Amino acid sequence: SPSCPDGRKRRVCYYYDPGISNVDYGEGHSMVPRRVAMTHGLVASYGLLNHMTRLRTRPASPEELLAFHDQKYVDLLGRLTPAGYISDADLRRTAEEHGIGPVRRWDGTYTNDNPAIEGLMGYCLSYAGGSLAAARALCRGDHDVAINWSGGMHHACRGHANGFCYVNDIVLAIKQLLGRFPRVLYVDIDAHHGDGVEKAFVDSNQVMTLSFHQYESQFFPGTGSIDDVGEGAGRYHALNVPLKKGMDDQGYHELFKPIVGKAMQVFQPDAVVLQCGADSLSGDRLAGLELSVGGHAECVKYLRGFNAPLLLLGGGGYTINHVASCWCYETAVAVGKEDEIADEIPHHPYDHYYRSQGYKLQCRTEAPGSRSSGENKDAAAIRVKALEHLSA
Ligand code: V1P
Ligand code: CA
Ligand code: ZN
Repeated sequence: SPSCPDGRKRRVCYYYDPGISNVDYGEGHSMVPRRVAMTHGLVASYGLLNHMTRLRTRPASPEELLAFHDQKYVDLLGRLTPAGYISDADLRRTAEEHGIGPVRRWDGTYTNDNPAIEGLMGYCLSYAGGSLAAARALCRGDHDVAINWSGGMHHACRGHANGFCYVNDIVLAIKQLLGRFPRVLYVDIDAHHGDGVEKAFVDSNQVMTLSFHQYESQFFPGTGSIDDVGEGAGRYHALNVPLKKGMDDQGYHELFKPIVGKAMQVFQPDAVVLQCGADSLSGDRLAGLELSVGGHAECVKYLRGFNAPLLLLGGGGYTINHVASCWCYETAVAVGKEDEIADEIPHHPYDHYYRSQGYKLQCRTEAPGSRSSGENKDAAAIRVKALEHLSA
């Protein structure tokens, strides 16, 4: 088994279903599932598959979704097709009651965040099946790190689609992990608040949720203030680190490392789940944070260093060449090959997507200037408050 730069052996398993490349949210939609196929193409071309077990798992069953989702919602996902949505007014009304289909905005315009897409149930069962299989591999103890870049859909609710997410594979995976591990830490570096996961475990002291996110008026979903800390037995087991646009590598890690380090120390988790949403990278089409690929991957390195069973999931990410570069490099980090991976992207079927970045992974490129100094001038106060919540 592979030995890593820190000298430890690490057994990594990796889930990938090529069916993801046929999933289409529709023209003009920001979510492009093909980015996961691009990631896989890069991972394969760098030879990283030779250092991991490739999981070829079955999709989840509809019954497995019921560990979190309600029966009526799962039934709807099974029945809903684009044609049915158009022709059947009852079905359309039911879909809209569950967050699927166009929704009117406050200004009278419409968004279709969660469209009734072709193959919807197959897509949900595939990415949930990947996260569940990854969690089971950690439970069995035959792998130390498990990866599913198709997962990380942190906004989905029990009976409601939300923010491009239909089924919450993260909640399902954490519930699976709780069968074997008494305490699970969830860390979310997607640019958006991990609201669906936080809500699912808001009153639990077995799961600590910790989200770093852009928090500004008009920025989706609008929740996750520093004062949002969990409820009842779960008080101080939810933690939020709100950021302003422009946050760069240095500013981010002045928060991430002390806060995550303290969470590891006080909570002593038996397993860790890291949602690696790549919309926190500089140049994302939806968000305004300014992490470099190296700065983003530093989060994976830091958490890997604690040697707890680690589940790595995808999430957002809307500049798709950046997303694939980032998740490929993080796969190299997981298997301990980060120092060996060449910056030059190998020739492979998706290589034309990387023209704008000079066919370079840019994993060792420093973030540009410190744009965080102005917008994020209260970051030190946020750090103090978050650390106080962890000492309470
Ligand atoms: O802001 C909204 C709508 C307006 N409210 C009624 C909700 N939606 C956002 C959703 C962002 C979802 C992020 C998901 C993730 O955290 C995890 C996968 O990354 C939204 C945005 C935006 N700029 O925030 N929807 C869209 N843009 C959109 C764009 C094109 C087509 C459809 C939706
Ligand atoms: Ca987040
Ligand atoms: Zn996001």
